[in-house]
Amino acid sequence: VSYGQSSRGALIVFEGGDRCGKTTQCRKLVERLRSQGVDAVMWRFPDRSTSIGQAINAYLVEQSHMDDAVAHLLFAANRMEKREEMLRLLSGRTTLVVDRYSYSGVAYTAAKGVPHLSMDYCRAVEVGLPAADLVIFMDMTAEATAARGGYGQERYEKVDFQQKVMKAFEALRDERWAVIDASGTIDDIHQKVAAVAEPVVQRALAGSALGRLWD
Ligand code: Z5A
Repeated sequence: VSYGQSSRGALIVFEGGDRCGKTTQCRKLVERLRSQGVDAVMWRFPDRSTSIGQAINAYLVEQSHMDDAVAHLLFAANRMEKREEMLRLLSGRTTLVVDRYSYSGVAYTAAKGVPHLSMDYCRAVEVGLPAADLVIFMDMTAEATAARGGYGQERYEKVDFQQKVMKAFEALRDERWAVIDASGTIDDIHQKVAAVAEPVVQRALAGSALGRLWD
């Protein structure tokens, strides 16, 4: 486990609104990196396979109700429970391509506008996790993603709420973000993703330092 400079895998995160194509692009990027001989795996958050993840799933499919703070802390805990494994894989030169991460954690809760769940509070509970080397933000309007199949079945899948989430994501952007138009074809988007991701993977393998949230 090291935040210092040594050859390691990259942490590449896909973020964006619901149904913007994150999962599709994560898969394609992992396939591409593997075909180049890079050790890469795909993860997603929430990880619904753990007991915390199962509680999150029940909440998302509206089988349970939770206080907003509890929901927020569970999403964060679902990442924290994978922290050691993430760091172990990165140290072992495995690149992690992750479908949603702490940036979603902050954006979705902050978008609720609950006074005691400010953006600063939301960020604070993610401290201790590695920062992404690259956040690929799949940019698409909430109206356009709503037109894609499968939208509307889970708790947050409502256009007015997704618009607030997009605003919250905007406030989180920094120099590690690449904003990619998610309304093109799957292959066009993949080419743009590869162009930003490949140099980041190479830099990590060459020993670039792993950052910490939210340094
Ligand atoms: N959440 C949170 O509140 N706090 C947190 O900390 C985290 C998450 C981590 C579940 O996340 C919810 O949890 C989510 C945020 C919240 N709520 N919302 N909204 P999730 O990641 O499990 O759910 P999701 O965002 O809804 O993911 P998804 O449905 O898997 O969507 P996606 O991965 O972005 O898209 P996709 O599966 O790749 O594609 C969707 C469809 O579009 C599919 O039919 C594709 O074939 C099609 N598609 C993909 N790309 C294209 C292009 N380029 N053109 C046309 N069609 C396309």
